[in-house]
Amino acid sequence: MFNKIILLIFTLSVSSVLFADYSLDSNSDGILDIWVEELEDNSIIISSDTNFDGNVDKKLAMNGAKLTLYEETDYNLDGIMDNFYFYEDGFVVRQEVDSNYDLKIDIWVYITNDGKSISSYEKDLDFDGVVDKVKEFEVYKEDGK
Ligand SMILES: [Ca+2]
Ligand SMILES: [Ca+2]
Ligand SMILES: [Ca+2]
Ligand SMILES: [Ca+2]
Repeated sequence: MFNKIILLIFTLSVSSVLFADYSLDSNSDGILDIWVEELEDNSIIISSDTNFDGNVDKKLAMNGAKLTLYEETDYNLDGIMDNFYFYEDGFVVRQEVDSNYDLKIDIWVYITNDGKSISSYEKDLDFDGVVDKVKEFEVYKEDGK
């Protein structure tokens, strides 16, 4: 896919909402839908418009070794991010969800065993900002942590 990346550094064709070092029109409809931003520490941020409606609905940050650092998605495609994934050593360790799309996180999911097991979750069931339900799972921690 990235062999199709068109270098567009410092051109006005880059989206005004987003400065990007590279951008790409992945479905060839003439409208850019993937933007790649390179940071000074060699990490990159890839922003995508996966349903081609003009709004970025997925952002992925990777470090220079191509390990994922962070991800966020707009699950209901309303233009506002609502699912956030936090990574350590390339594996997701926590997911935060705004399930009722009021801009406040109401589900926290804690993940272990290299992204394979959910160790616990917390839910704010009435969306008042206070956690109402905590569920912990018996998980055999493979790495002994
Ligand atoms: Ca496109
Ligand atoms: Ca979109
Ligand atoms: Ca959303
Ligand atoms: Ca919420």
